[in-house]
Amino acid sequence: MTAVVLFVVSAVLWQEQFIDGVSSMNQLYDYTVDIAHEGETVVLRAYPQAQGFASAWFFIDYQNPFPDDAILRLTMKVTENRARLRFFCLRHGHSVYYAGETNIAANEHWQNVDILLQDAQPFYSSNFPASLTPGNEPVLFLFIENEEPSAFHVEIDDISVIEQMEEK
Ligand SMILES: [Ca+2]
Repeated sequence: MTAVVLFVVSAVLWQEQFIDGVSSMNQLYDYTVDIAHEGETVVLRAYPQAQGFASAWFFIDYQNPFPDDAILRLTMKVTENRARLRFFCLRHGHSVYYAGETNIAANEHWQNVDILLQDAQPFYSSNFPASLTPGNEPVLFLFIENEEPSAFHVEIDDISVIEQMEEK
C-alpha cells in the first residue's frame, strides 16, 4: 500500500500591501469615513453615532474572475466596535455579482480574516455595486463598514486573494 501525502500549497493571486497609498479605498457616497495612509497600512476612522453609517469601499481590478475556491484574506485590526465586511465578486460564466458578508469583532491584536468566495450568493440588483465604477466591472468589491453607535476604527495592512491547492 502506498501512502499518499497531501500538501496544501497557497498561491497568492493578487495582493495589495498599501505601501504607496490607500489604493482604491474610497468613501461610499456621502457617508463620512476618514481614510488615512499611515505607515504601510490604511486606517479607517468614523463616528457613526454623530455622522451616520460609516462605509469605505475597495475594488480589485483583475483580468478574470477569481476561482470559486479562492480566499479573500485581510490582515486587519478592528480596535473599536465591530466591522461588517461585505463583498461582491464576479464568477466565471455568470453575469451577476455574488455577495456575502461577515462581521469582525473588535480585538486589540492584528488578525487574519479569511473570506471564502464560494460562500457568496447571487445578488440581483440593476446596477449596484457596478455603478460605483462606471465603464468598468471589477472582479471584486469589498465594503468595510459599520452603523452602530460608538467609534469605528479599522486598520488594514494587507488584502490578498489566495488560492489553495493540494499537491501529492
Ligand atoms: Ca501593509
